[in-house]
Amino acid sequence: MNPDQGAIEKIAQLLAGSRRAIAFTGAGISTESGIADFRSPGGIWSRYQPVLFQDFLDSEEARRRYWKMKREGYHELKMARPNDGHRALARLEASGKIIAIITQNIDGLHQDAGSRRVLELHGTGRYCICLSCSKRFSPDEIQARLEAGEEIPVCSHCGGLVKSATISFGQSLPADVLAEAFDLSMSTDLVLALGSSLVVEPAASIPLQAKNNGARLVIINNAETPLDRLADVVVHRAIGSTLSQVLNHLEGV
Ligand code: CNA
Repeated sequence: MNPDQGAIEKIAQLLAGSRRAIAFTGAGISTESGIADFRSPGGIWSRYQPVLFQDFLDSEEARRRYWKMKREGYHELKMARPNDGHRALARLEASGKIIAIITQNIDGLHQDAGSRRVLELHGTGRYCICLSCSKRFSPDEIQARLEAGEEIPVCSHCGGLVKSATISFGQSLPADVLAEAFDLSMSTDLVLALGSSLVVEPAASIPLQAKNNGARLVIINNAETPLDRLADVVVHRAIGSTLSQVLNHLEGV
């Protein structure tokens, strides 16, 4: 028998008894789709230094470093497809078992899997934007320009700085999305925190606030997190297979 069988059954029971469950996802839900996370061994921070937003604005060297990193990560993001974890969440939403996903991810894979209410706290890598005139560019176009030798793309309309529509460290999170996420944290009765190291703020406060407000907390993550000690159920295993088993239980397969 799977050593986590009891935990899987407990998660299925919690979902069955919940009325306003939400999922809170981090980079770990997409590693099984081939996208590296930040903090695992071999993750992005072991290969690159993050570029802070202010440095991006102030320093040509920082912008060059930023675009080198984006250029090298482009194919990983472009080729990625939803995995069992993304698909399980889409099914949970379709069957009314969760009402929303709050994600720190920028890869768009929840939407590709069919999830409808997805709150992207850290923006999206699905387009780039001019920081001056807000003109949008497709990442494909920007990648073609980078591969053609441009090191720092600028806006073809106004000459402003172009950046991925993702939120960098030091950049404000979208206020409307953040407000909606914190509202959900106050009204939910169950949070599934999936594949997040739960250390990046303010995002990590969302499951904590929900728990402090009386919601149940389930954590599925293959490494320990600072909220493990508060959680009602913790599973230290891969998300895809764990959520698939939870679904099987719920659907009585
Ligand atoms: P993180 O800090 O990199 O943590 C990821 C966590 O997931 C770690 O604790 C891992 O141990 C765990 N993990 C990795 N793979 C699995 C798996 N298959 N099953 C279970 N657990 C796993 O990532 P967070 O999301 O907590 O940090 C927030 C950053 C990461 C946000 O700013 C994101 O925008 C950013 N990010 C996003 C992506 C993406 O969109 N896919 C990729 C890389 C980084």
